Amino acid sequence: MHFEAFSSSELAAYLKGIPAVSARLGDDSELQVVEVGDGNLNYVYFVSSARDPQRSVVVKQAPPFLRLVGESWPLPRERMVREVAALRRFGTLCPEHVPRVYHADCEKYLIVMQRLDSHRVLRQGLTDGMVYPQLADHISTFLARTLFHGSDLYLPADTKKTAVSGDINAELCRITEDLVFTFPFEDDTSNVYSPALPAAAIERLRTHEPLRRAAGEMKWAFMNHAETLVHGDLHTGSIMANEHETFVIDPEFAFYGPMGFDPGAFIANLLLAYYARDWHDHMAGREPAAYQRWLLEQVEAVWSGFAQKFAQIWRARERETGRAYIGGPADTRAAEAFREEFMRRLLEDTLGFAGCKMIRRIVGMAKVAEITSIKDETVRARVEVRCLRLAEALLVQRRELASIESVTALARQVLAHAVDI
Ligand code: SR1
Ligand code: MG
Repeated sequence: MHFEAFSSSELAAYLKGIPAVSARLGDDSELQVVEVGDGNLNYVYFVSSARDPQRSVVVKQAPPFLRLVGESWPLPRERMVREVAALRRFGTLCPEHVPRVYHADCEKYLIVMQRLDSHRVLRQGLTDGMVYPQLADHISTFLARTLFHGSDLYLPADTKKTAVSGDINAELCRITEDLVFTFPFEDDTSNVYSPALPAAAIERLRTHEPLRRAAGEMKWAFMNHAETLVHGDLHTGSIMANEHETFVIDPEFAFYGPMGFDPGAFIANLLLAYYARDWHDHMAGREPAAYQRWLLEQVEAVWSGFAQKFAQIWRARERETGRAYIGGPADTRAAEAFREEFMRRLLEDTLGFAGCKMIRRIVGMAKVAEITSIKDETVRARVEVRCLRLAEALLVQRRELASIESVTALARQVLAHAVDI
């Protein structure tokens, strides 16, 4: 199917025809349109009033293909319908951390939403060494509220089952199944290896049995554990933040999946940033230790905050209904023991998913800028080997890693251990 992206004048004319958007931009003003999309899938435009640039919106449109590759990789435009539904659902549960939707067009597969003009994509901010004092608190709140309220811990069983069947997102799940859980572990033509990455590190992904078995278990969980509505792609490029506010964007991969997938993605990306730090601070003439410490503090704070808030919402719900999920009255020792074991398993899953997410960003086709921007090939390969070492440990040891502090201790050990390249 042939697709022509909007020209500036076409998009301006289209938006002027939508009263809710036109009123927001100022009815009589000329509009300025800039295409700013740097993601892998869609076109994204900033549109503002020429007279009053404060009046602005973001427009996101899904072409019928994967933008990163082009028309040779077709992708259903209905993904935008998924994204709109997820933005609305997450926005209801967590309005302070989700951009507002002003207009959605299910024929043109586009969405008009709140422009976050004093916020930056978190990945860029982390690469520049910015500190976000509220980040862990905000993301842990987002995770706790969204993951809890989509699950059987909150929804009536029939509502949850209807939601599961209504939120099938087969094509985008397929991308994750392939690019995160399958291709990195075989000799797939889409894999991209950086020039100095040792052959042994690549070979290990294809042959080391404990690692491959663990990755297979995570793939099974991703494909079969329809626990809650997950964002599905919660890396640091799907978050916009400033010192005071944090917004989660881009939920086009949303589907009913395992709860650990979102915290795993977020933690994985903090850990990728952690290992890339040496280079970026070296380039900026700074010592990396303080920012590395801050990054690991965020790993700990986001998990602890999430676990605490999730359990708190859960207890409150059981008290409110007077009934525990496992049956019987709320506040029993058995209900608390079930909760504890639930959270332990959730950490285990989170770590397994984090491991897979780290590996795919090293050897898969879609990489992360904090690592690809490392110009020195040897330094980049050392960073990549450390990411792979930690990822393997997270996957293989996920059942033994009983606390988030043991995870950050492991991350520090991997950093301290020499990489012989
Ligand atoms: C082929 S699309 C590559 C990646 O971009 C998205 O952000 C998802 O992470 C997807 O896997
Ligand atoms: Mg995205």
